[in-house]
Amino acid sequence: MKRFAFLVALCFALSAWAGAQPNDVVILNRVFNDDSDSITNHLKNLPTVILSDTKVDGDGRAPEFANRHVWFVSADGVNPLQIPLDVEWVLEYDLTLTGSPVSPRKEAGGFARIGMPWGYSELQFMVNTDAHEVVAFGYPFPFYRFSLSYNSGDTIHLGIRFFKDTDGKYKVIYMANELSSPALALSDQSIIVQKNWITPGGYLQVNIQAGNPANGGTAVFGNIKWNGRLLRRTFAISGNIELRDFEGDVTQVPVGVELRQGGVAVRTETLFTDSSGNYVIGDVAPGTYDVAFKPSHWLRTVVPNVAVVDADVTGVDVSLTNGDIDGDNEVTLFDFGALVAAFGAVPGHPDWNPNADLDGDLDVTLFDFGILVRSFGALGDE
Ligand SMILES: [Ca+2]
Ligand SMILES: [Ca+2]
Ligand SMILES: [Ca+2]
Ligand SMILES: [Ca+2]
Repeated sequence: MKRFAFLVALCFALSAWAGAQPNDVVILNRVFNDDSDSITNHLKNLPTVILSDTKVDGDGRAPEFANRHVWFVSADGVNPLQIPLDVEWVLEYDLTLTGSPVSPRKEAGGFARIGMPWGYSELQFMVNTDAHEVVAFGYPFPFYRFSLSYNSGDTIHLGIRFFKDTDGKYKVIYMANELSSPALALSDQSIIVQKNWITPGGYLQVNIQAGNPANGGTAVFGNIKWNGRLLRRTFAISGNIELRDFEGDVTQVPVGVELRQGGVAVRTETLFTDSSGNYVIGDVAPGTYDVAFKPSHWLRTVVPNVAVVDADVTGVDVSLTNGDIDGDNEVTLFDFGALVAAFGAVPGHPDWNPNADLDGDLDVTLFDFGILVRSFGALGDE
């Protein structure tokens, strides 16, 4: 039992990493650029990334091996995100690689850079169009080959899980469709911890075919998921909540918040404001929301049609009616009854009901009664 509790605590510590979380990617064009006059056509439309390169027939200058393009997870869309090695993560997507023609080689798949004392090393977890492989390699990552045959145009689900195992070693599990590799340790663990970062993503490589301007390849990475969640740029909704007729500490008032789409709550949480009533709802995916606010003994207010497009939304302010002691979103005789039952009580008294202390002065008095009378008969938003 103790061990279990310890593991739970450990998992919580890992998931509670305070650093920036990936919610975007950055594309690095021409990491290999042996054909500088090819035509690239990359697209970022999360959770999809498309890397494409055509007219890969060489540029007449050595070397004439290949072009390679990479994307990495990012928190700002500009910089690849360096993730500390102790943070567990899973990156997965549905990959469709098309080569025209299938030979010479077109390859694509998972990619990662890991910090090394001399810079970095790289993982390739590739499918290819000519040898039909599904294979992972690249020092210090473990080699693994799946018993799968890949053909140009196939869609394959690929994933990489990176974690620190209970034996203290950093390991990966490669996933391809329904198959998974064993947990495989990286080599030279004492070296990789010196820089302590890894940046995962994906890549496309198109080998040059001299004399064939039609030579090219396209890799579609669809449904990119980070820790099981579709990777999308997210934004914050913020504003001010005025808790009317209240002189207590607003930072201690739990505010139930719902983000609704089409009348359905897609996200429910409890937040607390700062001492001025300001709040922030972070990590909101683009979309149009009705935002519902229901603090303990105030009536619900819904702000309709808050559109999150491509930037943080500010100024979603509400002013809420006080008096709903029993929390049923109306101010009625039941609230009056609850106030009477708590009348004269202070914290610690058996009759004390914090929701009957409408004005927050830690006493249930005629002042609370006055608030209830002013709000009497009011209904909150649905
Ligand atoms: Ca060249
Ligand atoms: Ca060319
Ligand atoms: Ca009520
Ligand atoms: Ca009071």
